[in-house]
Amino acid sequence: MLRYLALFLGLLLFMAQAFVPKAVAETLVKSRSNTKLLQVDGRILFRFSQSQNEMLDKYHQTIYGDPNSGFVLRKVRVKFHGQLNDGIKYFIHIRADRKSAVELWDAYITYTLKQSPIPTEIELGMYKNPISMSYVKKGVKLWFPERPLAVNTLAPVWRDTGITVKVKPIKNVTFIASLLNGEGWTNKEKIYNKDGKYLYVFVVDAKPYVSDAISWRIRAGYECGHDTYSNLIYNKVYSAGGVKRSLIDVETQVVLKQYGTVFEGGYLYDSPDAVNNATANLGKAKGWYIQADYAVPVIKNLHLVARYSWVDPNDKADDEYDADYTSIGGYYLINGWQAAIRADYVFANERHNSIDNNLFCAEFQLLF
Ligand SMILES: [Ca+2]
Ligand SMILES: [Ca+2]
Ligand SMILES: [Ca+2]
Repeated sequence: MLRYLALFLGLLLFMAQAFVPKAVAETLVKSRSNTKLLQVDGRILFRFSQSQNEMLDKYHQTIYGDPNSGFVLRKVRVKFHGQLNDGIKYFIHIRADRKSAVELWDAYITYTLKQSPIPTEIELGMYKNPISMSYVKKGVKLWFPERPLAVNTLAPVWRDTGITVKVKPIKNVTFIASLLNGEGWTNKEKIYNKDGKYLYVFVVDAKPYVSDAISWRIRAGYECGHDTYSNLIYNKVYSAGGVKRSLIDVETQVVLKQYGTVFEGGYLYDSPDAVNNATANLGKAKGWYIQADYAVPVIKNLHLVARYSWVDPNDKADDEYDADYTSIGGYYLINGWQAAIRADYVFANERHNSIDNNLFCAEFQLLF
């Protein structure tokens, strides 16, 4: 059947070619090669981990979530994206990461309101929750193999489905508002709003000061409403079965261009209420981080990085999730971010129920 279909399509193509005058055919081919209708790119991230002790945590994984020490294909990603017609773009992102099946990771449409006097974009679909500066930073450009502990624990670090509006009323200032399902994302269940309740996100991203020497960026977000994603720490560890959040996330970046140095830091505070489990003992959640990137002057493309991140996801419980990580490492750009190596060593300190889980991690990234 397929063979006949292919034959039939081939015949149609041949006939179409044959009946189009040569000059027109050339025009068609040329315009096709210029179109931005479909672009395909992707990423392969190959990782080596060595954890201090193979017992690891209760989920039997390294602090970076890898199943064990050794080699792993941390990320295999393919993206299809393009510009359809005036003002409409689309983005489809498929992943085949460690421990997971092939999955849809992003799928959204971006509509730019071209007539609007204020630059405005609307995003519809499944994408990153926009609250955190660290989280919206492109994964391919991370200094360390993973984002700061405080962000990974408290800020939404998965996809969600909904609608987002981005408005730029003045230069260097963007206001973002999202209405999301608040279900996070899972490959086991369908992506829809099971509880009928929503998550709301409001963000201001600004660059208050930009000069030839210094640039300063700050992103402040507030998230409220219902979050029932099963991997969220309040649900996964403290059995809240869904929470009403009040998350404040303020992150900032200072670039000292002459010194090849970038500082980043953030503070997160949440006051979650369990909505489906009255016995869940949730307190306040707090976290913060600082990190620095230094471009080594004598060795081009080599950057040294350091980070400290502290978190307490529940101040009513003393457990191993009260942790602080000190990380040192570096990255080397072989060909920009196209081909790059990252490595770090993390001193993982659980302030209660200490675990021997310090980690060395090195990874090779290839973008295509
Ligand atoms: Ca919901
Ligand atoms: Ca605690
Ligand atoms: Ca430890």
